[in-house]
Amino acid sequence: MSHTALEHVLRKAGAGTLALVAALGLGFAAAPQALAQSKQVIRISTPAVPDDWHAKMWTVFKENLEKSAPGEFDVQIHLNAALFKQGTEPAAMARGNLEMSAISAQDISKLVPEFSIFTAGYIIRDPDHQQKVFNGPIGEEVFKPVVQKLEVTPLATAYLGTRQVMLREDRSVKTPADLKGVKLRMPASKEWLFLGEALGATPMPLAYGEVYLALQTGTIDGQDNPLPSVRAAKFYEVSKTIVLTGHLVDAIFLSYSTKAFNALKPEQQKKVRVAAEAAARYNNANRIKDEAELIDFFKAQGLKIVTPDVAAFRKSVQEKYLASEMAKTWPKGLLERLNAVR
Ligand code: KDO
Repeated sequence: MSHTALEHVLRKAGAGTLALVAALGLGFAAAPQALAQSKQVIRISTPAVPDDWHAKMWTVFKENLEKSAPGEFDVQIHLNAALFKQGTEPAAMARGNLEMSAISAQDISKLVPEFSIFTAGYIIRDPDHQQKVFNGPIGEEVFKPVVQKLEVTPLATAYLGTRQVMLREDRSVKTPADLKGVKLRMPASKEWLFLGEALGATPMPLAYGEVYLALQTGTIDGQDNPLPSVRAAKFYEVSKTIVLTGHLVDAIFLSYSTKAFNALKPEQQKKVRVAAEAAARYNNANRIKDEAELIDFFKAQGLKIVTPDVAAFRKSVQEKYLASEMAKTWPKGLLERLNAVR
């Protein structure tokens, strides 16, 4: 009987049998524990809420790996930022306290400033452009310093969605000037706050998990997120207006602690990468489908959908980024190369 089959029989028989076998001094009684110990633990932490696609994608990752490498990995998924606070995942991965997460361009920019080009509004055109950029030669190039400086290895790029502005009051917004004085919640980092400012609003840093209550109580006037996340986190219950600014075609990068990844066998690395790619594909397809359908859902919920002057937003946001300190770190010619990706 194989070890795995033996483990199964013993587990089915219950703990009593295990104790009895151990008491009888049968050597193989230790086998199940030894097997369990040899599994590679993959701890995953994400702020995503359970109903969101980039939370569900981790189950796809787990199932894919269970099929390609049965019994080799113990994938532990922690949602709602239950294990690590939003934005602290890369440091936890570098320290070896976490194996995987899906990190943002803003997270990466903290140690790799030139990556901030991907935090800028109106640069990536759509999900297709995003996938071509990160899965092509540009991706290969820009991920290199991430592996070295952040000590995390990006494995796949997931489309988080196109970010839109949402307000708790009924309000008409046509241009950035109409967002003047609006307390717009942004995730807590300077790259995110800059985006809020570039949109014309007054950015307020706040963790994702606190947004619902802040909208409900009026601590903030609005927030920005892709529509599928707005549905999953139910922000629409405490908002009245959606302004379709489409200001950031957002990505998150399924990444592995470099140290932990390098400790895997090459064939395991390959399987982990394939599983991450399958998870990203699942997320991307569902999100794109959702984005096409959700406007009607939000209308049915009684929300006002505003189509602003997107050209005015684009012009103003792009000017602010190009004049920023961030733009000075962008590799020469990268913007042009990004624009040329079709
Ligand atoms: C958010 O806090 O608004 C954000 O959308 C930022 C993303 O980078 C990502 O962290 C995301 O939240 C979470 O995964 C929750 O959906």
